[in-house]
Amino acid sequence: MTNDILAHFGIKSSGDVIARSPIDGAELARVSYDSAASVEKKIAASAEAFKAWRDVPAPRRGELVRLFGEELRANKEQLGKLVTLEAGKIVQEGLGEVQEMIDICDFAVGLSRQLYGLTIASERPGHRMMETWHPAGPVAVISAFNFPVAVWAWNAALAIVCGDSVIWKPSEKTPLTALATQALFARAVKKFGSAPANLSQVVLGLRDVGELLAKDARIPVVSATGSTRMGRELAPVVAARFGKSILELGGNNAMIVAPSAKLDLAQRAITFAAVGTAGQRCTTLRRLFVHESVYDKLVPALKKIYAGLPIGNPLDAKTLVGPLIDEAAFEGMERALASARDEGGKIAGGGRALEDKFANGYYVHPAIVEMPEQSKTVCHETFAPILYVMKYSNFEDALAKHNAVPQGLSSCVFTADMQEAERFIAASGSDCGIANVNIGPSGAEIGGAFGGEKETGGGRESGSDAWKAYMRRQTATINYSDALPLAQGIEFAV
Ligand code: UN1
Repeated sequence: MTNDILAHFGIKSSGDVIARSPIDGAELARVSYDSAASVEKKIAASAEAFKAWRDVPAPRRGELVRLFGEELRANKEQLGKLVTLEAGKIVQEGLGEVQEMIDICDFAVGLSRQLYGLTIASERPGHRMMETWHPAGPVAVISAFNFPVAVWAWNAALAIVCGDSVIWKPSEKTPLTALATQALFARAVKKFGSAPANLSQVVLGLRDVGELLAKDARIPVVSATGSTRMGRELAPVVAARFGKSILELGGNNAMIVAPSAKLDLAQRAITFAAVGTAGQRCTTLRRLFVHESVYDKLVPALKKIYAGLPIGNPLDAKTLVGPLIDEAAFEGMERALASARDEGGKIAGGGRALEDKFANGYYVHPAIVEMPEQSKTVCHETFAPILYVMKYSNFEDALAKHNAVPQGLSSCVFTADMQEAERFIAASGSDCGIANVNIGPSGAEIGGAFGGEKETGGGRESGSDAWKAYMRRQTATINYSDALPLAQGIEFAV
């Protein structure tokens, strides 16, 4: 099946780097990494492409994204399957990821006719002042393994309609889905007919390749998704040359379950958000604050659901929990569970699953860990299906604890009490970029701006006015009078 899918996208296995599947550790194909010289060539080519693309009218640029969206629709199944093979997501989530790309394309096509600026009242007579948004330049997109194609699409679909060129460095764990996506983009370019060469390019490699992009002053915008550690290293490099970063880093997302919560809905939302994608979304539910009046009902019910979770090959339609990305992710989970135990945590689940069947696939039993308090381990993001559960008696205390972690991506409350719901999304409520009521923290729609505060990095991608980050703002003032009045009423008699 793998070979058929790779052939479908015209990907030839060649090179000295092995791309493996987390399903069983088997080789999927070989690729080669870019050298410093080839990265340099691609950056130069991107700068050239930008010069031509920025002058193409935005609605016409939108037409290219529309064609790309059509390619995605026509190839949804194959690309979704490749996501499953390469990232280990279950089939439903692989398809969902491609749907997210289609959705952002549709959004970007509409946006291509709405890249609007302002006309601002001028204090000078006979003057008109306006704000115009211009294309920014080549945009680098550094993406993570867990959403190997959708997060690139959030950035690229906007960047392309905004008049930018794109250079994509995918995670070294998921080069094939990037190459497949790039092949679909190339098909759209062919149908479009008149796009400049190298409008969208892929660079493959490790951290050094990312560094070359971060350092290069020809790239005004670097959008990076990954760990807080990565963002902490990358952002100063981009800032040192006055580039702009769009950062989407770690999350440590929580839910508060209040006494009035509809527990059946909460249980389903918790399970999807905590074990979906095997706990490897940046929006995964990691902390659960449960009111003492419902704790003894909810927590045993969750444990029961967890005990029956279908863990297995993500290609199997019945599977809900696929593998972790690799052995290092499994070890990270083990370490976190060991420290949580040391801090007084009571663990249900955890440990490796299906070892006999998949010696080189790292499947785990998702874990529920009842914690006496929000300890150091709970405040740390471990990219694995661990749900830390804490009991609360007072809503304000739960809210304070909710916000008392370094990350600020997504959050939610389950309640039927309007005061609690409003309190949660008010200025002094959740401090996250995403705040939901009676919805889990993951699975956001593309129409809203996506991202978060604090160690999550502050960037916003996808919907709303996130497009502005891919453009430069220009204030332009025109004098159509016969005089030369100065702003601030200054007299300067020459
Ligand atoms: C991520 O994990 O990096 O809201 C992105 C969600 C998805 C995107 C997650 N739409 O869970």
